[in-house]
Amino acid sequence: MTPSVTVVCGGVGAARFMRALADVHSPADTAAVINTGDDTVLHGLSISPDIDTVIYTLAGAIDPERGWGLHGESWRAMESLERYTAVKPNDSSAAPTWFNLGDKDLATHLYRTARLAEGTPLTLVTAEIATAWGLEHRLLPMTDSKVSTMVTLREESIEVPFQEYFVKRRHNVPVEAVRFAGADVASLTALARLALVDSEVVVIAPSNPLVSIAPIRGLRDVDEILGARRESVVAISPIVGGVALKGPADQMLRELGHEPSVVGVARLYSEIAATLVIDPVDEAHVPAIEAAGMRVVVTRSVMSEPGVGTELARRTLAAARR
Ligand code: FO1
Repeated sequence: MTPSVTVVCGGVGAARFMRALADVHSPADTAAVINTGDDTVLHGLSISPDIDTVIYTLAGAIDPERGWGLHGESWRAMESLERYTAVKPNDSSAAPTWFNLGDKDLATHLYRTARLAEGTPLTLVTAEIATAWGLEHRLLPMTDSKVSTMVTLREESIEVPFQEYFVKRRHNVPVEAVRFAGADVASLTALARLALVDSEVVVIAPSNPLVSIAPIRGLRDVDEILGARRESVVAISPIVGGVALKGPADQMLRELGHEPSVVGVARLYSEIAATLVIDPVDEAHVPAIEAAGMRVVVTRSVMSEPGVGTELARRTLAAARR
């Protein structure tokens, strides 16, 4: 049976919302369609950061400060790689140490890589990893094909894979353009499509609209599916008081010609969602959001504060069911 609530997910913000949602809605009746545009291959290992962030968060195993990777992690493998940086030829991409893979986290990438190499689709491998972490949610990669978020850097005039912008350059360089390589030939998985079409409620998580939600929207039919049912689609703004809750969403909105505010978010989502959830600090923007074509729910949305997530999840579901 299709779960009755589906959450469209990026990484940290989405994961925190999914965890709060479990307080008010059964995990077994909850699906997530998760961005894979950030996925990368390093050391020959297939790494799916947003999927792992959702899994580790729901399992209560995430490092709470970083928001990614495992709590109580050790870094012996990364430290040991430093030995080889001295002998590595300049033109070699072996032994990258700019992307930190913890010793325990490595086990997840080893398992995923081996199962993919056996010809298993990412959807099934993800379900296995989620089950291994004791989760009942239906956690669905957006696609089983390769889609890569590519970022054009204004100053260097080059295009790099997302993690080279986000981690290697610490997302503190200006962005000129973003595209989703492979999205035109990839498709939603059958299970992800069913979740988006058939669930009673769709929630667009408080993730970066331009690099976490946009790769999912870049797949064929996604905007049409959501647009056709927009009354029961609710988006939660990842921008509070003009600032991103985590990561570079505010900066990217500005650089790519959007307003870095809840109004800018409303303009990006009004075709596919009827309601936008915003924090009370943004209440003055309600008329402009309504003018952009969305209803507004005002409720506290900074989930790092105690008790906020549960009420946010409750109000979000209620808005979709009105
Ligand atoms: N983010 C960082 O800022 N630095 C890292 O070294 C890093 C390693 C990493 C390893 C596994 C993983 O699942 C996530 C990791 N992230 C790291 C987070 C990741 O780059 C971003 O949070 C997402 O791709 C953006 O949603």
